[in-house]
Amino acid sequence: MKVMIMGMDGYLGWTLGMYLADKGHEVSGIDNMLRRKMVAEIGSQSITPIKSMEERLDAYKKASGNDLTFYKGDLTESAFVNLAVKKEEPDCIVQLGQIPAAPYSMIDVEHCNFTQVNNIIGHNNILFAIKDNVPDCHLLKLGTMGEYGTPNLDIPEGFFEIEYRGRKDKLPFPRQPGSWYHLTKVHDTWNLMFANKIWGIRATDVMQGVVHGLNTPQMVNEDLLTRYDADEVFGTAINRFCAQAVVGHDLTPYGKGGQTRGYLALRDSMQCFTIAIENPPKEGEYRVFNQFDETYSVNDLAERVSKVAQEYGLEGKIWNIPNPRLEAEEHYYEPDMEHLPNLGFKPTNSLEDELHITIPKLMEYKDRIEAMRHTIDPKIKWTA
Ligand code: USQ
Repeated sequence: MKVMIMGMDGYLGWTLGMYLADKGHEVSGIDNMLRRKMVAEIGSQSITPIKSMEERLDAYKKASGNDLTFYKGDLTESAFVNLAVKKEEPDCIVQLGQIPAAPYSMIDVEHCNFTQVNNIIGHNNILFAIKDNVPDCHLLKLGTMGEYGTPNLDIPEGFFEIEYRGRKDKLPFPRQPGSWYHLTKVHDTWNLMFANKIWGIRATDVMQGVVHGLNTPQMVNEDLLTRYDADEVFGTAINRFCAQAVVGHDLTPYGKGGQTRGYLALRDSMQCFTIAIENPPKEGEYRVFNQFDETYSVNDLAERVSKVAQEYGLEGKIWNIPNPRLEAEEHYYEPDMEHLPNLGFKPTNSLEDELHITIPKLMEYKDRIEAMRHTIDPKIKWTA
């Protein structure tokens, strides 16, 4: 299959390019290298020493014999997106080319607006490029479990049956996003559903949980590693806790630590994307997949990371710090996940097994964590 990855330089995008090419897909990708610039802007760096895109492509070719085609450019430029899609004629476009960080969008009005324009306009340009050039193409869109927020109800996969004043309907489940970033994903959902309605674009909207880890079968040498962030802006919960443990920083659940989310390992995220790509929606179908391995509270995660860290002689001290975010710290959380297991998805490892891979790998880069350590403690606040 011809697959085009938007955001091919990112944590997920680089990993997915190699993963799909190894499975025999013909892979191309786009990136404007924005993530590297944003991480530099906040004074941090990837803990893994990632190579330039040119070096990555060469290294992967040497290791696997496979070619990846790369276009450097900005998804917010509609003419560029149109041209690239027209040239490649992909069977599937995977949209990972967005700013993924809630804290970045909460810095100030400029960062909020930049995140919203970048994410929403880039996505719209892809919708129009599909309609104009490859109307049968499958769009695999990365959404987030955070679109639903933390309702006091079970969370279905996108839609639910509701009875109101004696009448019944199947409607989109309410969205209650928790940051300007999460709001962009909600806007994308509505734009995608509308494009599906008027043009029949076939689409999978993936509501993905928080991804962690650093290991897929393709990362056989240092040149092929994907990026790994642990700063307060781009680092996410498990990845931050593992990096914190390696340099003897306290593990930092925010507030009471009862915040519960779905989490999944990087290699399982790749497995899920591949299943969705290889089992496309029917003509004109819009479907929603919730995507995670397990749900955990941040306190539970910190304890699990601490336990494994201690096996490597690390202290793994946990210290609940004041929560910089406005979010429920104790709540009900029961999301469904049936579509992907029905198509064959099975988590590869237990969380503990993954931690036994991630923590020793990060220990190799202890100096690089020390160098970004000043960006670990949260300074960006949700409330004024
Ligand atoms: N948290 C801590 N301590 C930390 C860091 C985070 O307690 O040191 C807490 C947060 O307050 C939050 C939870 O952990 O309650 C998850 O935060 P996160 O930073 O790991 O993830 P989040 O901001 O939700 O965003 C990440 C990705 C985003 C994706 C989302 C999926 O950056 O791209 O959409 O996970 S989800 O969380 O399901 O919305």
